Amino acid sequence: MRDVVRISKFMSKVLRHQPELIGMHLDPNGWADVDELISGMNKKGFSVSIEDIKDAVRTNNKRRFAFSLDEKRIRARQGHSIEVDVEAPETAPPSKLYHGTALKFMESIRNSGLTPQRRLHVHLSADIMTAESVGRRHGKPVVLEIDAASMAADGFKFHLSENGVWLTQRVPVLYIEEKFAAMPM
Ligand code: HQG
Repeated sequence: MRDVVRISKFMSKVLRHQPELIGMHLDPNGWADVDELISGMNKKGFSVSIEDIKDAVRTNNKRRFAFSLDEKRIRARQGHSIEVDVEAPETAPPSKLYHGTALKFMESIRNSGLTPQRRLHVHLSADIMTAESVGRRHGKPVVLEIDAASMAADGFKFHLSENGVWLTQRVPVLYIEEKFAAMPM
């Protein structure tokens, strides 16, 4: 694995899920102190400089991380399991959104709809390709079409993260269409 990818995976872990791994705290909006991140990572054997962190932020394929304006703080743009508010604005969704999952979860999803599992939100994407690759991370991919327009009309709220991920609390079965069956691997 390239160094920058290894660094960014570790950053995802501490900035979204386990800041305590390196003795760090996130503020209520998910921000961490950049110097603390660097020294914490180095104590775990990383040997990173501010330039490495900047590189990981700049080259990240999904634009997962953001610096504060003064570049003293850093946070993940979405994807947290710990209770933080990344201030993704409430936004009216497009009429359809997509969720990629794996075939093995479908029985449970047909019973209880989409629920956030270990994260704070259910993650949805605006396009089918992205959803398919998200689903593939878990197994044989299935793409679900979500009737976001009806959800919005029924009072469900949607938030759009700065890197284009649509977030919502849950998606009841009623709004899920299994349009795209499992595709061949
Ligand atoms: C499934 C990546 C059983 C859900 C992506 C998913 C995304 C259920 C899995 C972000 C269920 C949770 C999030 C139910 C949902 N019963 N399974 N009732 N409801 N599930 O990783 O959406 O690369 O927490 O379908 O781009 O896969 O990390 O969520 O398969 O935006 O930046 O439970 O992670 O971003 O898995 O992925 P996850 P996700 P990053």
